[in-house]
Amino acid sequence: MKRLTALLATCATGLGLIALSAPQVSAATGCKVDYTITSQWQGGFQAGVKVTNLGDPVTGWKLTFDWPDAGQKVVQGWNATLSQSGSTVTAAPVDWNRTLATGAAADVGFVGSFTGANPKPTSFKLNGVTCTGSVDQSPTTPPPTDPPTSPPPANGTPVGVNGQLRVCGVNLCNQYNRPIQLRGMSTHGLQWFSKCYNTASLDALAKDWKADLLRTAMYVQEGGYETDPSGFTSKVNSLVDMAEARGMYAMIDFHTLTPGDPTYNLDRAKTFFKSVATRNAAKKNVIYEIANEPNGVSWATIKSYAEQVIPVIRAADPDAVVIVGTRGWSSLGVSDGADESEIVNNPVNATNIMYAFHFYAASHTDSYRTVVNRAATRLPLFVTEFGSVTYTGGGAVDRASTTAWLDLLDRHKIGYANWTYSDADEGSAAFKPGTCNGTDYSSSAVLTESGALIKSRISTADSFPTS
Ligand code: IDC
Repeated sequence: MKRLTALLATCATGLGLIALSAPQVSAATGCKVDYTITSQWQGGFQAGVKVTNLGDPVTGWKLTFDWPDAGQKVVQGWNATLSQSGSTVTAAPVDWNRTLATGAAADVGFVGSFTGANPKPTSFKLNGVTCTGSVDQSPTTPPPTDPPTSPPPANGTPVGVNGQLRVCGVNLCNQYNRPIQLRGMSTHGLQWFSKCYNTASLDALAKDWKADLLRTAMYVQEGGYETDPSGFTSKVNSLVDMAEARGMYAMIDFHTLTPGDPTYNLDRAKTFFKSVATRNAAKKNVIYEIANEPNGVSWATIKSYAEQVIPVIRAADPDAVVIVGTRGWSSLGVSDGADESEIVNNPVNATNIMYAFHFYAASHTDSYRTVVNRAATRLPLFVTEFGSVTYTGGGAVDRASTTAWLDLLDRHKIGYANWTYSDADEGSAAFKPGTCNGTDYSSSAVLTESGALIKSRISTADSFPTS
C-alpha cells in the first residue's frame, strides 16, 4: 500500500524566554503530532490524532490545525471536544486528558467529511506552538470484506425517522437531538432459539408489535459464541440486516452471564466487537451492549473491562451508542447492596455511552423502582432486558409490577427490551411453546400472557420528535 508520509514543520521550540525588563520564567513548550487516517470511504474518513507533549507539563490545552480544502469538515470527535471555524479545527481536552505530563500523549479521534479532495491537514499547534510530527493519509483499515447488503430503512420506520442515535445528557437522542424512547424485544439465546428469528417473525415484530428494537442475545458460554465465533458473528450480522430492512434498531448483546466477571471474556469481546463494528459501521441502526449481566465483580472491574472494549468499537464504528452492564446482574449494584452512586462517582471514561438496568417484575419491585427513578436523573439508562415474571425467567406474570415499571420507564423515556421474543417453555416467553415451528406470529392465539401484555405496551404509537 502506498504510504504518504510527510514531516510537518520541524521547529519544536524550547521557549525559555526571559525578558530582561520584566523577569519571568515561561514553561518550556513543544509537541509532536501523529495524524493517521484509519479508514476512508466516499466523502468521509476516520482519523486519529496523537498529540505528544514534549514540553513542561500542561493542564488545559488547545490543539489546532488547518484544512487546505474548503470542503473538509470535522463531523464528530471523541476523547476531545472538536470544533471548526472556517478552515481551522480546534480540539479541547476532556476531563481525563486535561493534564499532559512531559512525554504524555492524548489520542484524539474523529470522523471527517470532504467534498473534493482530502488533502493533508497542516499547521498543527499545541497552545499556539507548532508541532513536529507526521501525517499519514493512507487508510490502515481495509474496507469491510462483508459489506452490508440490505436496503436502507424506509421512511416512517423507527430508524427512518430517528436515524443515527446519540446520548444527550441522561437521554437517548435522535438525529434531531431530541430525546426518544425505544421499545422492543430481546431474542432468547441464539444457540437455542434461532428458529424463532425468520422473515415471518421479524415482520410480525416490526408490523404488528410496531417494535423499535430487536436485541440479539448472543450468549458467550452455555453453547454460545465461544463454541463457534464465526458462526455466531454471522448470525448476529444477519439479524442486524433483518432488523435494518424493517427499520428497527438492533442491539448487539454480548450475553455474558456465567462466569459473571466480564474480563473472563475480554479477548473474545475484543475480537467479536472489532468484527461486528467494522462490518456494521456504516449502519445507523446498531447499538452495542458489551456485557449482559456482570455479577460477582466490582464496579471497578466492569469499568476497566468497558474501557478496554469501547475503544475497539470506537476505532471501527465511532458514532454508535454503547451500553455498559452494571454490577449485580445489571441492577446498578442494587442486588449487591449498592446503588447508582458508585457509577456516578466513577463513570466509564468514554462518551456516547449508557448504563444497563435489568429487572424481573415479580422479583424486583418498589425498592428497585425507587433507585431507578432517582438514577434516571443522574445517568443515561437503558433497560436492555426485563421480564414480567421472576428472575428465573419463569413463574406467573406480575401484571401490577410490570405496569408500574413500564409507566416509570415511559415517564423517563428509558428504552427497553423484553425477555423474550421466543417460544421457550417459560413464563417470560412471548409465544406459546411450539409457535416457532409454524408460521403464525401474528394472531393472539400464539401469545402467552406475558406476550399479550408486552405487545399491548410496545405497539402503541411512537411519537418521535422530528424537529
Ligand atoms: C435464562 C433463560 C433460560 C435459560 C437461562 C440460562 O430464560 O431459559 O435456561 O437463562 O442461563 C437473566 C439473564 C438471562 C436469563 C434470564 C431469566 O440475562 O440470560 O435467561 N435472566 O433467568 N438475568 C435475569 C434473568
